[in-house]
Order: sequence, then C-alpha cells, then structure tokens
Amino acid sequence: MRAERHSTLSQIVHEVVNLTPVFDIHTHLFDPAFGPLVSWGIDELLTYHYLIAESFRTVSDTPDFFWKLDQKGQADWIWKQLFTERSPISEACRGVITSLHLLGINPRQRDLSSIRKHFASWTAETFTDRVLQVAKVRKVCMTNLPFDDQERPYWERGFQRHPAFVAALRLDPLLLEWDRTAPQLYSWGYDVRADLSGKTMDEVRRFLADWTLKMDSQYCMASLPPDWRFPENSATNRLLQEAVLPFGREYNQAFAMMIGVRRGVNPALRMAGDSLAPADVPSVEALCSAYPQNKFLCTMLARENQHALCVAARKFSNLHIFGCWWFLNNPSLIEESMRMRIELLGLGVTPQHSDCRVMDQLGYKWNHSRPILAKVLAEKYGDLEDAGWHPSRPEIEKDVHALLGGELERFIGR
Ligand code: HDL
Ligand code: ZN
Repeated sequence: MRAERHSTLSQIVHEVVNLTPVFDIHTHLFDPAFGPLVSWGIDELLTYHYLIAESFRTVSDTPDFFWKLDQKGQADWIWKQLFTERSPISEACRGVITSLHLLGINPRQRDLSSIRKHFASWTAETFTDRVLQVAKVRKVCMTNLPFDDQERPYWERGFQRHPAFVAALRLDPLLLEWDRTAPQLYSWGYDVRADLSGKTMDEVRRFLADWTLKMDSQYCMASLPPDWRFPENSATNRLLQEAVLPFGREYNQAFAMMIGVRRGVNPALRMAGDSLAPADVPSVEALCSAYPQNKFLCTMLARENQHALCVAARKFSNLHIFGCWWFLNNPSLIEESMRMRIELLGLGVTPQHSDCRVMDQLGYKWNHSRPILAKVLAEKYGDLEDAGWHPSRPEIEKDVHALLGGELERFIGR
C-alpha cells in the first residue's frame, strides 16, 4: 500500500518537475538581438572552457599549439581527445551529447563535420527559440556588463528585446577594479575620484540607476574572491556600503554575491584557468545583519561552504541562496545540496541555475538537473505522506514553480 502510494506520488512529482517552465536566474547567454555576441552551435559547445580544461588533461604538457588553432581546429582537437579517443563520460562531455540528442542530432554518428551541417539550418533567433522550447525555460537572466566594449553599444543604441531574456547588472569591474574603472566612469560623465572622495558615491549611484533603468535589470551582481571579508576597510566594501546598497534600497535591486573564485591559478588555461577556495559565510551574515533593508542573493563555489550558507539563509530572511555553481554543477553534488537545502530551507531557495555560456547548453543543464530535483522532491513528499500529509498535484505544481525561479521572483519583487 505504502509503496504503491509512493510510486504514484513519485510519478506525479517527476511529471510536474519535467513540465514546469524554468526561470534560469543566472546565465551568460545573450538575447538574440546581441547578434555576434550570441554563442551557439557545436564549435562553441566544444570550446566551452570546462572542456578546454578537460582536454588539456589528456596530454602531458600544456598544448600551447591549441591557442594558435582557429575555433574549428580547437573543436576538432577537443572532439578527438574527449569524444573519439575516450568515452565522453564527464559531466561537461555528457552535456554535449545530451545537447545534440535534445536537438535531434544523433551523436552516435560521431562525425563532427556532419554534426556541423545540422546547425547550418538555424539562425541565432530560430535556434534560441528552439532551445528555449526544448529546455522548457520561460525566462533567462543574462549577465550584463556596461564596462564591456562589445556589449555596451547595443544598450546605448537600444534594441527590440526578446520576451524571454532579462538583464542583470554585473559590477565586478566597479567593485574589484576601481583603479581601472574610475577613469572609465569619469570619461562617461560621472564625476568620480580614484580616491573615492568628492561626489564619487553619489555619482556611482547615478551610474547604477542609469544602467538599471536602461537594462531594466532584475538585480545587480558581483563575483567576490574567497578572501572577501565584511566588515573590512576596502574600496570594495566602501563602494558596496556607500553606493551599491543605498542604490539597491532606492531602486529595489537585490545584490547577488557569487563568492569563492580564485582567478587564473593556471594562466596557461586562460578562461579555463580559474579555481576555487572556501569563502567566509560569517561575512555574508554580517552584511545581511548590517543591512536588513537590502535583499541579498548568494551562491558559493566551495562544497565546504554549502551547509553554513544554508544556515545563514535560515537566520536572515533578506538572504536568498541559489544554484549549484560551476564546479558544484555535477549530479553527485547537485543531489547533496538539493536535499540539504530543502531539508533546511523548504521552498525558500533556488536550488539550481545553469550558468550557460552557449545557448545549446540550456537543454542539457536543465535536462540533467530536473531528474535530480524530482528524485529529491519525491523522497521528501513521500516522507510527508508517511507522516500523514497528502500533497495534491496543484500543491506540488505550486512548490515546483517556486523552486524553479518563482520564489526568486517573489524575493526580488520582480
Ligand atoms: O563569474 C561567473 O559568473 C562564473 O559563472 C564564471 O563566468 C565562470 O567562468 C563560469 O562560466 N561558470 O560556469
Ligand atoms: Zn556565471
């Protein structure tokens, strides 16, 4: 009887998780209006920096020749090293296979040139809509950088926006590279000083307001190093406390912190050369405590930080944690963190985001995460059922919508 009840419940949970459209709250994807900035297709997929790192491990010395190849040549080499000479069993490799399969391209053909031909039938626009449909993603949050010379002109010219793409204002250059960024802001007409004196903080707030309105930004964000501490006397924290957070209270903009990256531990890998280190959860707690009127999102890169970050979110209702970020986005760690977060935070968490850089990945990142969420939820609803609480399908649908981006929309008030 109990086993039968559970299997029916599990079937409902898997169906609901598979069918519920997702708000993907952090990606590096672009609205198709950004034209050449949109990354899609098999060569982009194969030269994703996760696969560059993995392909470099198949040879004993750093293959400097790789960087002299054009992208097609790089993709050919990666395909040979990771897909032809050995089974593509890592999560990032499996992702390529799933992406192709979801697009109706048979990876078994193993012939890269015939796979390339499949992509010729799409444009960035038609491909984007196809992938959104396959991945069942209703909204994609981009990572938008006014400081990027390629991206900025699109915002300054203005463009017809794709209904599924929303923006997030990325602040790393402002918060982490003030010496370089101050002159750029000054050249754009913001009266800022390298030593943060004068009208600097007011002018930074004006810059943030101008770009938030221009982008209709959902939240603002920064990736912080593992040694970031609060409180601590630093340009980063002064800009945060005297500009970003007052701006956030005035414009209802949450501040998202992605903490734990150690940049360039192996420069020979270029973008693939970053690593991680445990970060300081008490600093996040101190920030949330000092600024109860601000809303904070947070994800950390080290597995060691995940439990304490959950507890921090239990202590501060202005803290919403999210995602299995980057090196945590692997089935074994996704399941571990999903189970822990639902046990500690119920539905007040966004357990996953994709962090996609290549449009094709949207299918695989969600195709790989949904079954794990369904497995954990089926177990948790089964436990509830055993305790005498019988969740209805509409209740399960409401809960799953919350976990797949709905709760974040409530939290940020957008
Ligand atoms: O800083 C970030 O937003 C990270 O997600 C980096 O972009 C990282 O390179 C990445 O792509 N992770 O998945
Ligand atoms: Zn990212």
